[in-house]
Amino acid sequence: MNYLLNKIKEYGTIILHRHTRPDLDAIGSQFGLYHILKDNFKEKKIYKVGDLNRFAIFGDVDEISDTTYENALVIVTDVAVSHLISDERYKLAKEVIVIDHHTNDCDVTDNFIQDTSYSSCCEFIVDLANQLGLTINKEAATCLAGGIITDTGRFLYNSVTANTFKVMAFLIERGADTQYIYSKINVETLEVRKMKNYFAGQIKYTNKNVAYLMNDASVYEKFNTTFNDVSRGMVSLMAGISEVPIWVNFTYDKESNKVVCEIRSRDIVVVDVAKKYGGGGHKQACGCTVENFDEALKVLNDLNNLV
Ligand SMILES: [Mn+2]
Repeated sequence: MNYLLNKIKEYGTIILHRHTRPDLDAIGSQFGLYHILKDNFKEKKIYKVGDLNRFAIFGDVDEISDTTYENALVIVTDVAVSHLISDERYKLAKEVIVIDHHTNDCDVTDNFIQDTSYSSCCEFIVDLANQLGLTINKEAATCLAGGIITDTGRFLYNSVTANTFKVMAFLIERGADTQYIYSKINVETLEVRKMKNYFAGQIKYTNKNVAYLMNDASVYEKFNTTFNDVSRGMVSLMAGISEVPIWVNFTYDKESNKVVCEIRSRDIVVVDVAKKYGGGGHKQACGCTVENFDEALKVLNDLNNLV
């Protein structure tokens, strides 16, 4: 803790990075730390950089030149793997510190502050700030609450601990605007809702109630969408049906001209089927890529046999 505080005190310029294609924990930890440092060290120059997407709900990143990195400290949050860090100019900094809650080893720096017991990087940052005696204002509290709410799946995942609620209570006392966060994350576009309605109507079931979607090239003509928004975005439409123990989303990918299988299950271990076809992942959430829809039917048959 002393080390971290001394490093923060030592540098006049601190630049904050996080992972690419950010989720709200990446954005929340970066912007939350930004407001903490801004508020507690008014004489320092603090910047935040990286790619933006629909989770960038707390404002813009900063445009900075390469020379800003000379004699600067970089703090990376929510990622410890170098190729996943957004804006590789972090390499130009004089020193780098990584703060993360994932289980990955760090290949960025030896200055690695890791605790995998935390539900989210944002929860971790709150405890660190409190231990360092740094104040957390309303803006910081709102950003940090955003990461906790989303990385815990709205407090549903088993990563939630008593500490998660203690930290959340603290942030609400500090004025965290949870209504603002919910107003951003609980809405989707009309186009996405129409897509979900369409795909929900396309779900089919095997004789053992494996639910599946076969999304061929025509879905890209029907909707202004991306491979990822279909493959990852539509798989959960099949979740939560009591009779369905396994569900799988087969999606044609134009870039590779192959079919990507996103496999999910409630209890049954399905990762071995993914591995059989060269894929992998978690026991009950995994994937693989096959040459065409004929091969996809083989994956489906294997999953059906598993049930
Ligand atoms: Mn996270």
